[in-house]
Amino acid sequence: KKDYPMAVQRTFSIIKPDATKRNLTGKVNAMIEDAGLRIVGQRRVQLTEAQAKRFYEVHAESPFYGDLVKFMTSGPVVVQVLEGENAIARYRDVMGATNPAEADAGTIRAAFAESIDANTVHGSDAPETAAEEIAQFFSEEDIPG
Ligand code: RTP
Ligand code: MG
Repeated sequence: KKDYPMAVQRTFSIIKPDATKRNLTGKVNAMIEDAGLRIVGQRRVQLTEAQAKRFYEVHAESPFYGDLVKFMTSGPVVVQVLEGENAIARYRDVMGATNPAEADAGTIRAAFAESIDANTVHGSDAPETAAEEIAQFFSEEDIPG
């Protein structure tokens, strides 16, 4: 009987301004790699207000949208493409809960997040959003397998 490998998947990650400000990019990346995810694309960028608004458009009607856009443009971020088996769910597990007070020990947000706003990382929540978010920031030739 033949063994089929589990599907390799890609997800989109942002190391948020609270983390770049505290010089935590390397520590976050170590946790990503320790979880079995490979960083196949990475760039440090300053998001414009228009980019942040577009990125979080799904939350446009939420009361926290304004603060979220302000926070995401408050300093440089690191945009990343992560690859691995079951990468989307795997990264969500490593990130921990949105509110760091509820994040499990050993997760990135439990280790580093300051608040529900300054919560250190973003990760895509589904294959469709992962594809859209990756395309917003990377072209295929910038993401070698
Ligand atoms: P993200 O999109 O950044 O990966 O975070 P997430 O999926 O865990 O959470 P989501 O519901 O998509 O919310 C996006 C970001 O909005 C901020 N937020 N604030 N004050 C609030 O109740 C609240 N809820 C969400 C968080 O910074 C969250 O990461
Ligand atoms: Mg989300």
